[in-house]
Amino acid sequence: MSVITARDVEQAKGELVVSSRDVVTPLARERARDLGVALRVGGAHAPAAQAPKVELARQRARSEPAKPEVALPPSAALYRRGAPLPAHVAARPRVAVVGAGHVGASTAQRLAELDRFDAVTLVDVVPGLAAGIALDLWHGAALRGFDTRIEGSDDLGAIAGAAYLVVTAGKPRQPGMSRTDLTNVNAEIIRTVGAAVRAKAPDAVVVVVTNPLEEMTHLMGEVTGFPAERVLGMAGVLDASRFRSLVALTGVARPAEISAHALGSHGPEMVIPLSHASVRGEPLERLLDTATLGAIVERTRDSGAEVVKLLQKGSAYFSPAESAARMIRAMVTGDPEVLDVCVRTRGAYGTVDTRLGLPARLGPTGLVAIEELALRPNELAALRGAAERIAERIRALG
Ligand code: NAI
Ligand code: 2OP
Repeated sequence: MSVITARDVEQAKGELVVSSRDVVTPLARERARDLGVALRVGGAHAPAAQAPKVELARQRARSEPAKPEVALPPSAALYRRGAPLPAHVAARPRVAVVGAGHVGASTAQRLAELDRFDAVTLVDVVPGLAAGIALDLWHGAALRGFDTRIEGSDDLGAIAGAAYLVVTAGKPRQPGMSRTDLTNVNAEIIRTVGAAVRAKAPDAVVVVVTNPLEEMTHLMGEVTGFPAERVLGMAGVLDASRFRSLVALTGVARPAEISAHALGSHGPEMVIPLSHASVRGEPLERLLDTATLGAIVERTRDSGAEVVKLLQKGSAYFSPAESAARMIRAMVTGDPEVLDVCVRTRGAYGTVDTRLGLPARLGPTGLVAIEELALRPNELAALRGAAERIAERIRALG
């Protein structure tokens, strides 16, 4: 058995002869349609469509009395694009993850495990990387119990038809680097990916993960020209989760029992309003002293660098992937949970119009509303200061 990929189709001259046992990837079929390449079943094996019937007939002959004719287990072909799909599958959207590195691969896994999508498409410029990771993740489907197909490609065109996109393409930090050290190299990548998104997935909601987060989210908005509601950045979900997890280390409560927000920037201007940090409704400031809380806020702000320093190569990916998948989950399920999301401010909280982490509600088509929290004057001032700094950095992008 061989796997017939889009590349095989591209190299074929008008016709590609495959064996009935070969697996033709959905992308290869699509590419064949686009290029007018005929896929002909030939070679030693019987045509694919006949194989199950032959198998069933043999089984009947061997074991009498004949078993009632039951539907064969769904073949992989059943879920390929173009084939008739069961209603519950057909109704499900597709999600694409661009960048099959650490964050991208883990995000694809989280999204597939949600089992809410028709397919998760993973794309990376490195040949074979996305396809290999997709196949590896799919091999675990029987154990995890999901039937969201996972496909991989090195062609950005594979994002076509995706309702949601998570963009993780870009360089990660190395020890000693700040997120802004990544600006130039990642801006080029975001320009390339953004142009493909605009052309191939013009109706998608995009969640940007690539750093520096606010600048890259802004750039994605500019390159795609999408409405602000459909271009969001992932950072606050992660930073708030880091804060909650670190608070839990004091022993006051379990991580999930702690509520908190992380607003502002994914960097030095991160704002964690303690006026909205609580344990099962009880203000955290009543449970922990000021010095302890201040130290946790600082550690949260530096958590990305702390992980980079320990890893010595690359940056955090499990919790970032969890966070990006949580945003997509909120959209696809219409979960009313308030999440901290990098959005275009349009003056909310009295800030300048820029990209900033703010509490938001998400829905199937992206941002539904920015939530107005009653902040203390010092928290509000910090948030407005963060917006000013980010706006300066965005201006410097040119
Ligand atoms: P990684 O290096 O493991 O993966 C990045 C992948 O992007 C690579 O496989 C690379 O081949 C691919 N890529 C590069 N250019 C591409 C293009 N034009 N099209 C498709 N794929 C392309 O890096 P990792 O750890 O996955 O991090 C990815 C990005 O996410 C980094 O910029 C990192 O700083 C950022 N990040 C952001 C977080 C946040 O909270 N917003 C948290 C963690 C990471
Ligand atoms: C993080 O905070 C590197 O932004 C990434 O882990």
